[in-house]
Amino acid sequence: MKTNIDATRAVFSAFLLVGACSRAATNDERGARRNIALEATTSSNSEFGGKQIYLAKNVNDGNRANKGHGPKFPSWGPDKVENPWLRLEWEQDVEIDHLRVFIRCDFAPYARQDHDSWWKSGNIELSTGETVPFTLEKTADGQVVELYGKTARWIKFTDLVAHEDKWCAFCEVEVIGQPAGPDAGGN
Ligand SMILES: [Ca+2]
Repeated sequence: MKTNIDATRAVFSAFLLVGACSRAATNDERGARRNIALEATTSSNSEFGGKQIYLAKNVNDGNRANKGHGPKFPSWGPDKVENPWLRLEWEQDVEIDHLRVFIRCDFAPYARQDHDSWWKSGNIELSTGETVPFTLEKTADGQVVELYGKTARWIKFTDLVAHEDKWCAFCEVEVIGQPAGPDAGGN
């Protein structure tokens, strides 16, 4: 019986130790894959006119509306700069399964005009130094970019290539994953 109590104490002590050292990933927080983009801080080198409806933070506000542009369809809409980038950063390492990207679709058949184009390709840079190329199509549906459970503190969309010389934007970027565990390796 004493052995059992000792064992219980040992487990409890270990639990306390883990809790004290690793606020980043408690048992409650792990195991629940979800859209962790909602917990990220966004930044960019370009937000058109500094206007509210084109700020980077619009990509992780939970609003996927993307069949137009303007006040009803907030987006990250950069100016036509050389290499616009968008970064999502967390307070801790996260393990990312995949992204779901909603491009802004102010074009037919969703809209009457062809105001927008879209980025047909680009790279995702990770805080680890890795780069993952991706391609996107002309659709209002969420488009999956696989990251295969990679661990990172931040990800950055870069090297974006427009299909046509028109406005390009993202309305929402969902990041499916979870906080990284203490054994994740990280960066
Ligand atoms: Ca949004």
